[in-house]
Amino acid sequence: MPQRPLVMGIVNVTPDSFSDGGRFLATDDAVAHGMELLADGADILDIGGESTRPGATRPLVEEELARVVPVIAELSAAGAVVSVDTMRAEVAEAAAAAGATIVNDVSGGLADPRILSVAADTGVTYLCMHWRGHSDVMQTLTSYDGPGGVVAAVRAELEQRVDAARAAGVEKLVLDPGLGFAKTADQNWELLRGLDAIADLGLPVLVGASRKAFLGRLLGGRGGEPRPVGEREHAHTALVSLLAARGVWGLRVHDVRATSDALAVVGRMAE
Ligand code: PMM
Repeated sequence: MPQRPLVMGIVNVTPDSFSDGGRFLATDDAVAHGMELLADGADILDIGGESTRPGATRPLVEEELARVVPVIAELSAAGAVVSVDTMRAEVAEAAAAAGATIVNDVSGGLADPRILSVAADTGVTYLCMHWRGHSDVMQTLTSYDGPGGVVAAVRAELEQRVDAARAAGVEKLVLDPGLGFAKTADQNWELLRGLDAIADLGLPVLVGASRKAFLGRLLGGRGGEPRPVGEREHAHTALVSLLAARGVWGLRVHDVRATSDALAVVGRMAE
């Protein structure tokens, strides 16, 4: 049995994230939420100040900095392993100075290429996600027509980003297939089934499926309406168990307690 996946708890300091937007916008609320996730068993806290839901508009860099830096500083000072969810070099730099040791860049260095040298210079772990474009256009970028379909394309495009990151001097890398980012629901399932092709690149893999629309679609009602965001956790927990058995390195989740419970079961069964 592989080592159990690390649990990355999500702290969205945004007014508009799809599942928890606006709930933790004040620094104190975000810090308190982070502390709760730690108590529930989170190994890493992922602090983000930009919503990436489809169609979201981008905050100013000053806004993003003001949202995340104080939260990162407080949670790092409390002993948490902190990741910053940002596509911006300037935010990654400030976050590392405030104590973040992981930069979670959903754009894989495409949105702001200088983020790769920031990751190299600060020595953080660089979490490199598959991405094709910003939230306003990503749903128009779901063509994966080459041989091997979405799995082969995501693997090849991630490999290019790994090369770019290594060329910039990044040493510690983690890959993420980017579920929901320029992918249809069916493509997300194909990617999950084909995850070994991504793992074959020889780097740790993290998956972020928590509360996403493809789970809502799976569980949708007869009229085709998706299951609401707050009612997708059981399906996500089942998925987490399957991914744990397949040896993923990390899981990015909202409900840390449910995920930790699932991992306890998977671990006990593997003894
Ligand atoms: N998904 C979201 C945001 N950041 N980061 C990584 N590495 N992987 C993901 O799948 C991912 C991410 C969107 O979800 P949220 O709005 O609930 O944070």
